[in-house]
Amino acid sequence: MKTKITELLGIEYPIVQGAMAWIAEHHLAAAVSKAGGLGIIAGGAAPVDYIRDEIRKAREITDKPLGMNIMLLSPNADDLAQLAIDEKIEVLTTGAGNPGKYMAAWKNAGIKIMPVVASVALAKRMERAGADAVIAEGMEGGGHIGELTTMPLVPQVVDALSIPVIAAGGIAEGRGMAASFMLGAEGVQCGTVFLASNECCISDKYKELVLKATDISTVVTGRPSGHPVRSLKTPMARKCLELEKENTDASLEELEKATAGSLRKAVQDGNYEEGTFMSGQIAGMLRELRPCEDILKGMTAEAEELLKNAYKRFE
Ligand code: TUI
Repeated sequence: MKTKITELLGIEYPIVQGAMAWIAEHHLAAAVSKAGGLGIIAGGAAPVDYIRDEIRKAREITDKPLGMNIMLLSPNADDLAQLAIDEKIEVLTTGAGNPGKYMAAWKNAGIKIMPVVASVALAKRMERAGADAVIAEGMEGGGHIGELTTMPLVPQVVDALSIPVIAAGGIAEGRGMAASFMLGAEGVQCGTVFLASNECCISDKYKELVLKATDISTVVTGRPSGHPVRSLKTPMARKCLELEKENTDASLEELEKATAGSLRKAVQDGNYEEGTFMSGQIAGMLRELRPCEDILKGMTAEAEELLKNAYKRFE
């Protein structure tokens, strides 16, 4: 399937693997890139040396294009931004903010830039600042989210920009991918579906919870702090909601203490009680672990088939 995104990135399938802090490391990113999508190493708030290592390990597995993500709330975003240049990363995505101050340096280094946006206003600013594409992410997605859902966000961003748009948030199969193309997107970004991949190195508990999830298994916490996060409804998420409801200085302080490092507890330790298991709403559709290659091939084939034969439904 050829789109402006496969052309821009030099990849086979118009599917970008979403950056997920602590989760999207070299095994996952390299597997996705090797199979013909765009694998992304998540910078998160990890130390620069750790991310440099992850990039180099991924490069040992594949010489296909590789992406990295800068999470703009991270205290070491400046250092990770420079690391991407030093390590000659082909594509950068950004999340949770406006990457404007880095864009000139990244463009000078020849890096393709695809900021995640959650509004038309930021999308327009990114185009003016020289972005190669934007990723319009709806709040169906996991982790840090904006306010709009994918269905209204994507077409409004498509209409406002001339550069290609990648749809994200709630996409894990061919139907969502076909729908994204009908909204005007040229590619999709998927995170949650790769939690249920063989190559994703998260705790068994995390995978088990994703596979057991139903349509109503996720919840959004963190709204009062201005950083809403979608995750599975586990004891930690319930505790966050309670403390937010209390909304006192003491409860918010306890909240901050409880959530610090909680994603890592989910990813690495499978700590059900204290972990934050970030996930999108589409987890409810995932029932089995699959290799990344099957995910990419299956989604694309299903989307192609749906788009090719759509007219038959209305004859
Ligand atoms: O960044 C993500 N997803 C993430 S980051 C993360 S780590 C984290 N942990 C706790 C609190 C916060 C972050 C986990 N998941 N996705 C990309 C994304 N970016 N989604 C939405 C946005 C976004 C939202 C508002 C981007 C820009 C924005 O506005 C910025 C502005 O200045 O207008």
